[in-house]
Amino acid sequence: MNITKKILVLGLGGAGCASIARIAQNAPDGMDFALMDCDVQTLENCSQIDSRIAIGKSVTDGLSTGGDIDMGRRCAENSLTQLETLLNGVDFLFVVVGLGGGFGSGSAPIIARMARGLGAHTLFFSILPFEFEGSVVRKKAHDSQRKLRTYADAIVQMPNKRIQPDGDALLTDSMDRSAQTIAEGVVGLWRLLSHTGLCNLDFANLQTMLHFCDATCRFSCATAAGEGRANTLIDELRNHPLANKGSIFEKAPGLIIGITGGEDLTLKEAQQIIENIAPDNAKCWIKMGVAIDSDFSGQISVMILAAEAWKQPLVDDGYGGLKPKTGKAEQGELVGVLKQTSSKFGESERTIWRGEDLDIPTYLRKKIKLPR
Ligand SMILES: Nc1nc2c(ncn2[C@@H]2O[C@H](COP(=O)(O)OP(=O)(O)OP(=O)(O)O)[C@@H](O)[C@H]2O)c(=O)[nH]1
Ligand SMILES: [Mg+2]
Repeated sequence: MNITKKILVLGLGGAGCASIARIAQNAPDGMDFALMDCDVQTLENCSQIDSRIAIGKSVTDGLSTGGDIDMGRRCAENSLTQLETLLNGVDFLFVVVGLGGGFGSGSAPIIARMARGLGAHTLFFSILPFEFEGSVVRKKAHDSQRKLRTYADAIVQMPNKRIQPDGDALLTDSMDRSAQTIAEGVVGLWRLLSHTGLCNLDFANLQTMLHFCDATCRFSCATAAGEGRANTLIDELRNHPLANKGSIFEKAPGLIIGITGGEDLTLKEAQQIIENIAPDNAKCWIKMGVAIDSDFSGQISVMILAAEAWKQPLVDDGYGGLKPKTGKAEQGELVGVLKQTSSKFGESERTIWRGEDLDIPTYLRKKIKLPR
């Protein structure tokens, strides 16, 4: 394992806590989890996670918000010190939250805002309500998601309708299955970041993806073993409930493809998977990672994170103005953006103060992502 940055996986509200409690049962050693809710009972039901944080006692007196988003927001706003203690020093925050209730929907945007202020990158896995929960709940989820978009780096939407099994599954099996789908995303990403591989996916790659993706991402994952496993895997990736038959890969302007296999993974298999999944599209920013893990002997597992939209980086036009970058080679290079930005007075000396180039706009120098 190669964990040089701190990754925290946080469950918010009833759905977030229940999902994380299920995910943690089979998670690799070294993953850091925390749960947060105003509902003490929810936290007590998840005793397998040590870090359980009850907030908003003065607002709900230890009960749930009963679907009141404003109460959820106040719970978070009244607990900024607790939030800061939790988020301080975190580099990547992965949050699992169900939108449509009160606590998770109200507190998620506040937490995203604080994490951003403390310099963390945030990826939200947001569970969206079933149709049958009604238009009021769906509207709450929609409104909360809009607020969340302002502060979160990226949101992976997980509509309950798609991540639950079809047919007459028992409710508990259904919840296990949805937690399993979420786990594949959260644990899969964590695993890729924490392995040194042949061609590993590092934090800078995820950082670039989170910086430039325009709020929403899709993901797909699959694991296959046995003869013809690469072909089986490609079919499963396309047929994943969140992959829209593979169209998310073809249209994506930014793509992270992470392959994990045992010592028996062949170059031909990796090549076959990438050639079938990555679009032959010069405009797509693609980063691939291949990790070898003895636990995956005989198997191949692939996780894909696909941006739905991409923000064009800004570059200096040479006349003191900033304009969108274009072209395949330049896309997605944050470092390039900073290097190419030059002073308005092209020939004059740059203004360097305490090692910082003040001719570069503050938001670029500090890598601040502007709110949408
Ligand atoms: N997949 C999954 N979805 C859930 C689960 N529990 C709730 N949901 C979904 O998540 C949405 C939000 O519900 P909760 O997370 O319980 O709400 P909360 O944030 O705790 O808010 P309040 O209880 O109203 O304070 C619901 O509308 C459901 O669609 C769960 O265990 N698994
Ligand atoms: Mg609740």
